[in-house]
Amino acid sequence: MRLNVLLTGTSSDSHTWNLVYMQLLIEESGHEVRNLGPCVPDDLLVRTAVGTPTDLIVMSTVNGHGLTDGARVVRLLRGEPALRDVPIVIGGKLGVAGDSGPEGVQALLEAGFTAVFGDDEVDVALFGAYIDSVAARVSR
Ligand code: B12
Repeated sequence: MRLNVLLTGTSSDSHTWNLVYMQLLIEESGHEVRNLGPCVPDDLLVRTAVGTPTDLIVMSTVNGHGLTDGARVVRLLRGEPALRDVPIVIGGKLGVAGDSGPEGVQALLEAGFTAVFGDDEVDVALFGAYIDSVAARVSR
């Protein structure tokens, strides 16, 4: 199934090439990507996710504030009834020291993310397998 993927940076994060990279990666897997770009205000992300067909939300962040920005906005997204069951993932350099550590991953999962990825090649490969598994589950 061809997924409608909403790709976004976090509100504080101005890095751009991570988003370009992720867009190309997801498109090469055969899916449609709407890329909101960097520094996306929380309310814009929530409005877009609610107002457009979205099978998967992918957050990419590398500035080190992914733990706080991600946890805050995923709670807002999960507060929308239309988004309760939509897979929402986050990945990149999630903490100020790059890695977020197991406690950081746990905190993001508890806040509402379906999956959390780091920034190395293994995580990118795991993300590829994850997106295939979402595509296999979605039916329209
Ligand atoms: C270019 C750059 C900038 C540019 C960005 C310009 C632009 N328009 O994009 C500028 C100068 C603006 C900038 C600013 C800052 N930066 Co900067 N920046 C970089 C730099 C040198 C390269 C980033 C890049 O383009 N990489 C290329 C892309 C393709 O790779 P990537 O971003 O790493 O993404 C990969 C992975 O992270 C992963 N990934 C990313 N997202 C996701 C999502 C999923 C789901 C998955 C599976 C994987 C994944 O896959 C990608 C491909 O491998 C890096 C250092 C470095 N060499 O990585 C620092 C770096 C990211 N910056 C850093 C910092 C701290 C900042 C500032 C806070 C500095 C400051 N004090 O002002 C600000 C933040 C500004 C803000 N509001 O966000 C730190 C982040 C530290 C951390 N998280 O541990 C880094 C790592 C430098 C460092 N070593 O300290 N930066």
